[in-house]
Amino acid sequence: MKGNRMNFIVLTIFPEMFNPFWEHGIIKRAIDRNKILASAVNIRDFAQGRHRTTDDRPYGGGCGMIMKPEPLAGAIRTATKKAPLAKRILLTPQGRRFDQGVAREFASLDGIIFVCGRYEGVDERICHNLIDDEISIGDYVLTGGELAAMVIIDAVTRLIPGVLGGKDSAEKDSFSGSVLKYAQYTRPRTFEGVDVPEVLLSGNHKKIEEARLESSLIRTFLKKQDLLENRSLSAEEIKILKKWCRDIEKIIHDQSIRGPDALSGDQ
Ligand code: 21W
Repeated sequence: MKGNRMNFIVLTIFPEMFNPFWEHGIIKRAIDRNKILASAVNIRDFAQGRHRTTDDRPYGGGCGMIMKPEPLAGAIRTATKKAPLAKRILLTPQGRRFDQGVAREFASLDGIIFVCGRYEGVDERICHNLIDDEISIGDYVLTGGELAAMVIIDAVTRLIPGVLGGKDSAEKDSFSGSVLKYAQYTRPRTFEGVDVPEVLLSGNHKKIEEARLESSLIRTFLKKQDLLENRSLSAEEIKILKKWCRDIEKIIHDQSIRGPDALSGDQ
């Protein structure tokens, strides 16, 4: 077996949420091919007493409940014994923002232990010794960390070597090259009156590559201009952008020699 399989351990009070996630698509394939090891552990299994409570009222008052530290500490310590080299990540709205760069960083880890908060959050003392990093997946309010764990596992798994086939390689994706994917088409040739662009049927691979690069650039320019601004452009990309400049300048030039009336709306 090539490399070491990445170990994902999720600590949660809702482990059943992960069953359908492990059982579909590329995640399932990665598990079946021993590229990743994945498990969800119930924090409640580490709770004491007849009711096995995992939450309690906040000191100082206020609304909502806080996750008790003892069950969390027990769950984290047990997971750390199973995966001693794993990074322990608390999922919290206050964390560092997850993005494709963080996904790449995590893809080279030995394992990740995710701590999913519920209620109003976890007791602060959990963070001191038992947490290595705090992550948020974006500025919106979820009801807990479980979906965030799935988002991160999904994005990281597909970056692990051998998980994606050569056909859907991770290198060619949006963001990794900082331009968006070109417009894509499959059969039929005409769908609801709209044809597939002629060039894609031509069999001319050089022309197809050029058309796809132009499509990528125009989509990036229209939808995510900031990606284009922060990119070092290739000679070919500059050639395409300069062609747009000339095309646009020609339109403006042709308008202006027709006189100001031409600009006032009447064709
Ligand atoms: C959401 C817990 C909000 C606590 C002021 C006072 C994990 C998450 C979560 C949650 C609060 C992530 C409030 C993006 C997320 C998560 C549950 C604070 C409101 N404001 N990434 N009280 N968004 N969310 N309570 O919500 O655990 S990663």
